[in-house]
Amino acid sequence: MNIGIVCYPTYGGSGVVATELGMALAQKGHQVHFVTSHQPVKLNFLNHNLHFHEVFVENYPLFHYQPYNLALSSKLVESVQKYKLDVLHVHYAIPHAYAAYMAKQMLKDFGIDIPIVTTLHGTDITLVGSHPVYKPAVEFSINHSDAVTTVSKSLRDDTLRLFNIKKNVEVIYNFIDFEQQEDWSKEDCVRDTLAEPGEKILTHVSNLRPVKRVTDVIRIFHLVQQKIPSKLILVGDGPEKEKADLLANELGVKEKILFLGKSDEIRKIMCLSDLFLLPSETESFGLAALEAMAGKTPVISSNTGGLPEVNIHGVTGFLSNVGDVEDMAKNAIYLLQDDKRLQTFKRQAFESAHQFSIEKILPKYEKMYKRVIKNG
Ligand code: GMT
Repeated sequence: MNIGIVCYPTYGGSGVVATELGMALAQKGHQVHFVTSHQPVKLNFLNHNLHFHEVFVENYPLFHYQPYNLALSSKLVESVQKYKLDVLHVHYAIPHAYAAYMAKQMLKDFGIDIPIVTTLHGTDITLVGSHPVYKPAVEFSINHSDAVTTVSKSLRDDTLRLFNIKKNVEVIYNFIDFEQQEDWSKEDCVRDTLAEPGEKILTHVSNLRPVKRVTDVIRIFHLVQQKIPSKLILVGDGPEKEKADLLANELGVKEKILFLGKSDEIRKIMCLSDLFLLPSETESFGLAALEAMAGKTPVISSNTGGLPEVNIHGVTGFLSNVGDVEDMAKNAIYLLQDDKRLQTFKRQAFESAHQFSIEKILPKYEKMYKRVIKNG
């Protein structure tokens, strides 16, 4: 198939999932065309089936806001015709589903009816999309997609609760490509630069937005390190970094925290980690938790959104109510204080991650593409 993919080309989960999906489809022999504002950060796989078309927005001083939607719709119209695309798969509703709908209408003038698959990722529904400023446009774009998917059951429920949806919404979980997973056995990991012998390593990876509750990460670590000699690695950058930094200072744990900033080496970091912390306010899926599990790292998380579908309480880690840092710290200590128990959870986390292996998920998207192409 000739598949067009639209996504945010950034480090965010939706962009990562879209890029890895495109790379895997290309590897299977499909022609994959990314239509995005920049080259997706993870698009590093040289393959003659992969193509990238940049959406260029002319900077005109009259515009207070540059009309990216318009530029994207036009680029989609051009790409569908030029590369004979069979289907457009848009990730994150705002503004991608809307721009794709506009492209679909324009293409009808050329006798083309391009099917659109929209994948909802989370904040496009729960935080931003349901805001009255965007809601009518988001609802309209979902209802006018040829197929709609969400990355968890919880996000499907949220979508049906927050919007008046007339379409069938199918759950297709996020995935891990274990083949791309470097073969880091925990024993090969060089920990000495980050922690003293005998110290445990806790990790948090996110865009450090308020929804991630990064200050809870610091509070959990503050409680844990009182009982267990340990270090905390914080990966990512975002608006809450300073607050986290100040709190770490206030609680006297700053020396034990390593702020790494944005990193491409998540898998290597997971290899070094004993525990992953994800105390988010809301999380449609929690790709970072799955990446941790694939790196043999158990997860201490909140029980919100799609997290209970990924992190299985008492098996791959533990779940607590949002904001209950004491319970999260208690669970973390329970795991870290007993090496045998920790090893069991590491193994279980790794095994459980395999239910989300790309081999299981990719055929679901291929089947969906075939179905919408046929119906068109
Ligand atoms: O919040 C983020 O980490 C970024 C955001 C995005 O849109 O890229 O992530 C959302 O999509 C990911 C991929 O499907 C999910 O794993 C995240 O749980 C989801 N974030 C939220 O729901 C807050």
